[in-house]
Amino acid sequence: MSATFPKFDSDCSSLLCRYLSQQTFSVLHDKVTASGYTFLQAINSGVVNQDSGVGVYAGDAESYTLFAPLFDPIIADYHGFSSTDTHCSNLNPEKLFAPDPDPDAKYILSTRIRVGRNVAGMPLGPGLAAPQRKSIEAQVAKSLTNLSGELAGNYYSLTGMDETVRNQLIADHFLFKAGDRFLEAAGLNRDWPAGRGIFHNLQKTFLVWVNEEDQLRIISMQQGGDLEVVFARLVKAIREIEKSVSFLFDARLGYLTSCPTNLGTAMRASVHIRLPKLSLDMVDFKRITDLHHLQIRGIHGEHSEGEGGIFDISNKRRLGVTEVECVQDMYAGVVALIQQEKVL
Ligand code: ADP
Ligand code: CIR
Repeated sequence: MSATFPKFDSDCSSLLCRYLSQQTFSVLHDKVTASGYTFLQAINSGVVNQDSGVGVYAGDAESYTLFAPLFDPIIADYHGFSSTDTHCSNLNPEKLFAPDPDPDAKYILSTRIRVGRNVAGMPLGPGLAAPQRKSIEAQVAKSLTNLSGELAGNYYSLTGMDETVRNQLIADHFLFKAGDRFLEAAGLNRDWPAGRGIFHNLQKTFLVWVNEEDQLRIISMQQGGDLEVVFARLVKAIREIEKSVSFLFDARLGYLTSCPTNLGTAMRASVHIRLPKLSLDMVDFKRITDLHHLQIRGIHGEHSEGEGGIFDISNKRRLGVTEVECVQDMYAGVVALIQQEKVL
C-alpha cells in the first residue's frame, strides 16, 4: 500500500516542501536502507515541524544515496553544491588569517567553532539502536579521557547528572538542551538520556557533546574574538581524537552528518556579537550576512531569538568549502558587521 503525500501548510518554506514533488515521493516513499531507516523517517521532522528550514535527516550513510532524488537538491540549495562539485578539506591553522576583529572587546562576547563527527561503521543518530549508542558513548569517552595537556578533562554522562548542574551548563552555552522538537521528530531523542553526555576540560574551552544530533560535536570556545586560537585548539583536538576513533567520511560529501546542512566540513564557526544599532534594521543586517554566506541565530542556539541586540553569527556553507574557508567566511562577515555598527 502506498503512503500518501504529506500535507504542507500554504506558508511552509522548508527545503523539504520545496523539493519533495509528487513524482519524487512516488519513487521514494517505500524505500528503506539496509540498516532499516525509512524514507518516511527521513522526512518526518519537516512534516511534523512545518516551520523547519530544511526538514530532513539521514539515518545512515546509505540515506545520502538511496534518498538522493530528494537530498541532492536540498544539499545543492543549502550549500550551493552541485552533483559534479567535489569537497576538499583544509584544517591547517597556518592557512587561516583571522586576527581578532574586536581587540577592544566592544562587540564580540565569545567565539565558538564546532565540527560534527560520526563513527565509521555505525548508522547515524536517527538510525541508531540503544546498544549501538551506548557502545559509541563508551568508545568516545575512553578516547577523550586519554587526552592530555590543555585538552585533558572529564566525561559526564547525562544519566545521573544533577539537574542544577545540567541547567547551568545549558544556560552557560556549554551543553545541548533536552527535548528539541526537530530532533524529537527525527528520532534523535529516543531512549533519552541514555548514551548522551559531555566531556570538557577544566576551563571549558574544549568540549565534546556525545550522541546529540551527531555522535560527536567537537567544540572549541572562549571569551572574546581570537578566532585563530579557537581554530588551532579545535584542530589539535580533532587530530588527537581521530587517532583512536574512525569517522564516517565520504569522498563526495565529506564528513557525513545526520542533518544535510552539516555535511562536508561539519563546521560551524560562530561569534556571539553585540550589534544593537544594526539589528534595528534587519534588512540591512541580513544584506551583510547574506553577502558573506552567514547565518543569524539567537543566543540560545538554533531556533532561539536574539536578546539585547546580541546574536549568534556563523558560516552557513559547510560543504564544497574547506574548514579554513568556513572560518574565513565568518571572519570577513564579522569585520563587515562591526564596521557597519561603528558607522551607525
Ligand atoms: P550547534 O552549534 O551545535 O549547531 P546551537 O545553535 O544549538 O548548535 O548552539 C549550541 C550552543 O552553543 C548554544 O547554547 C549556543 O548559545 C552556544 N553557542 C553558539 N555559538 C556560541 C558562541 N560564539 N559563544 C558562546 N556560545 C555559543
Ligand atoms: C530545520 O529544518 O529547521 C532543522 N531540522 C534544523 C536544520 C539545520 N539548521 C540550519 O539551517 N543550519
